[in-house]
Amino acid sequence: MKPTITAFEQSPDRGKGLARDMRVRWALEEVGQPYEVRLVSFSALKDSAHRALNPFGQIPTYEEGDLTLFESGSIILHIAENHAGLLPNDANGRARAITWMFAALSTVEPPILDLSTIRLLERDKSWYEERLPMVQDRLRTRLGELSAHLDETDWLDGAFSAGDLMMVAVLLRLRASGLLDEYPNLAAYVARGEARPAYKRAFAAQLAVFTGKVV
Ligand code: GTB
Repeated sequence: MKPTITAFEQSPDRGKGLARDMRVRWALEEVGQPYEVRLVSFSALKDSAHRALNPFGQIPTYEEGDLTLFESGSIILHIAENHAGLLPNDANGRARAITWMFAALSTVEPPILDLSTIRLLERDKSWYEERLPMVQDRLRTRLGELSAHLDETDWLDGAFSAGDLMMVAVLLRLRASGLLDEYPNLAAYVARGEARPAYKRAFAAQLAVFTGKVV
């Protein structure tokens, strides 16, 4: 059965692939699972029909038969556990790949979101200039730690996994800030993710929503 995911009808990034449906599309492409997309307007996100899928009124959601999921991490874990290609076969390797998914979402993404929030929403605050360097430095600490772990390897723990998919998706949000380029091995890691055929198909599909180009 083809799952259906939700995505923005009008994304603020106009197809740069930064909204979180992109990571779900990428996971589905990696495992070769075709999917449908239902586009949702900002106002419809807050309707009771959408809140029945996601109580927080957000995208992405995932529907497959009588299963409904929200939270990109949970959706990608579900995809990875039910198809070959995103988790290693051995139990310890799987557990480590899942650990990297959590690390991406709960250790690396929060300081990246802090930077986005201050830049987008708090620029007019009296404390902006004082707080910005603190937020950037906290993020640099995390990026430095991740960079040291990755070192000269291609992926976080052996072969590409759902942990890398999530980490690359999280790091992509940083590109516009220029901070990623301070860590050449992280910039190369993100580029490696973007070069995967499955990433390219997912990116083209989300972009087509905004350009009207059929993929
Ligand atoms: N923890 C949830 C998950 O991982 O699924 C977070 C989901 C989430 O933040 N969804 C956002 C949303 O629906 C879209 S992805 N927001 C609408 C709302 O809350 O009312 C965040 C996002 C949006 C837009 C850009 N952009 O344009 O650059 C980047 C990221």
